Amino acid sequence: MRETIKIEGIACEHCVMRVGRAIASVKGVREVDVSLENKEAVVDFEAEKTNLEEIKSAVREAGYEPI
Ligand SMILES: [Cu+2]
Repeated sequence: MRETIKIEGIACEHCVMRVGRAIASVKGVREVDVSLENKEAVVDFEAEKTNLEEIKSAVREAGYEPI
């Protein structure tokens, strides 16, 4: 399943790295691509193993705000 999550607070490449790492650490996430330009993350994940809420909560824990 592929979803796009808009994220507030991504300001530089460092943020992109932190958000990407946080999302990649969620079990069931296959692929993540964070865009500094669009302030969003495109996440490919296995729907049987995780869900959007879990992914968003990992983003929050890293200090960013999914919208
Ligand atoms: Cu930053």
